[in-house]
Amino acid sequence: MNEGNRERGEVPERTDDAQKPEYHYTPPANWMNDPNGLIQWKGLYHMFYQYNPLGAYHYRIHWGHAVSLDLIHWTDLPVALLPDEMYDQDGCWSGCAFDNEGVPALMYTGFTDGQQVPCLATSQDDLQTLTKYRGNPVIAGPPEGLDVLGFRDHCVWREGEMWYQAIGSGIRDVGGAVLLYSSADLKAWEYVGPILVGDKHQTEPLLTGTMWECPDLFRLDDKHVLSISVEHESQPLYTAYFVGKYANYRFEPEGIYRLDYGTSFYAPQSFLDERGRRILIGWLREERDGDAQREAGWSGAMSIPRVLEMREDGKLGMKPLPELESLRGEVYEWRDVALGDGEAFVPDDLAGELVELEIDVELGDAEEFGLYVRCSPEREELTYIYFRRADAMVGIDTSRASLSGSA
Ligand code: DQQ
Repeated sequence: MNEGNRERGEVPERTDDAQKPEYHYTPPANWMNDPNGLIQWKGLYHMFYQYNPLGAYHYRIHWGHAVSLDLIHWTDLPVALLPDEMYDQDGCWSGCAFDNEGVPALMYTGFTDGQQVPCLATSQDDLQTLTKYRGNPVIAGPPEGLDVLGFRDHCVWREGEMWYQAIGSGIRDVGGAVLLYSSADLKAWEYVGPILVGDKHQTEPLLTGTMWECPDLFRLDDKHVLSISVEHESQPLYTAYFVGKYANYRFEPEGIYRLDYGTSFYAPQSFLDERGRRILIGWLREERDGDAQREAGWSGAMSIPRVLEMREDGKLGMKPLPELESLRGEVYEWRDVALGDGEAFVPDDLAGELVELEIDVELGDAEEFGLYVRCSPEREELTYIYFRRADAMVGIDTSRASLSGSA
């Protein structure tokens, strides 16, 4: 075991800040980005995450760690991976966890001097501590002859006797790419080829950018899904997913869609839990400016866990994890509320910051129906959730959500 792992710190202390979400997971303090190594191990859900223990900014990333029995209530554990080796001294970047015949194993990206290399770690104590493999990195660098813009983030699975891993990449002047490797023992890897290569000039139905981060390949019913987080010219944009067929080491897309229409959702990872549910969690990146984040002392939240399903129209269906219902408290109910044009209904008794709303609306001939939430007493701050008939879509307008100017 290396020095850094032996000297791992205490459980980080939680900052107390009124602006911190209550039921979305947030870092105890300081910076958090992508979820990593999502796995249910012997009943317990583990979530690792990209973490900077020094402050609320992205720098020399460690792996934070939290555990939960229901994916809703989390207990913070000590930092699990530190950037303390030559090959990862500038950061332990994103990766995944998997079961190697009863031993938990993890693949992550060691980042040093701009180089990105795949690294292996294992746990002998049911994920309480992680040990980096002595022979790291397990792949010395990108495939020879391929001019790549990135070589990071891992999705590992087993097929028969072999292990496979998909790595996020981008081929210069071509587009995003997911590169496939195979191995018999997780230590010696051979390059198989690209699973899929994008076209950076493609804009319809959406831009797929110059580099694909955090690839996640999985089967859902009789389809395969490949999700990627699209980076374009070094700007992380959004997460997209392809639905199609993965066979003979290639992915044949039938369609590509955005996974989430918000501007914050990025770098999700999915896993199969012990009940066979495919659950996805993403990083909700901040829209506050950098100074506001540093001042608050924390940055980033995780999305609510979503249960995925393949819909009949070939797109992903996503439902909030049913365990969220355990957070429900008092129930308020109103029925048969009729609203004329421009009229509003203000439920007097209902106030609070943590409210679940279930609303059935008959639009009649209305063009739009909406709801103000998180309103300040004088309504200088409010968030508008609406349905517009013309777009046939639910939207959320956060332009007046905060007076701080960095909502
Ligand atoms: N975040 C990690 C990378 C990944 C990016 C670095 C996506 O491994 O590509 O913190 O947000």
